[in-house]
Amino acid sequence: MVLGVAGVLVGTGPADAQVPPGAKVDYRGTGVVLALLPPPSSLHATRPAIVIEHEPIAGLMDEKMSMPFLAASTALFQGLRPGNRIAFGLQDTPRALLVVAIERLAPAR
Ligand SMILES: [Cu+2]
Repeated sequence: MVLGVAGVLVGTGPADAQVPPGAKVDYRGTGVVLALLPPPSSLHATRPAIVIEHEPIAGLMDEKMSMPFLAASTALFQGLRPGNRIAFGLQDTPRALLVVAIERLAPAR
């Protein structure tokens, strides 16, 4: 019984499963998806991008804002739609802040 419940909980947490092996998360944030942009898009020719209205991100950005990020993979977009609340993990790479994990959250009420 306990094992069964644990299995269900793990199954509902896609963010962990979608972090590429060895990928480190430097920052964690929450926000609302404004746009999902698989490549090619107006933001990037070859890489997936996501526009997030994000809450302040500890150690990175003090203010709530809407901004685009590159994403590690379009697989992170599975099951997501604009308007969804998410928690996300960012990796600080030399060229960009890269979204490496996304977990869908319950809608704000
Ligand atoms: Cu920002």
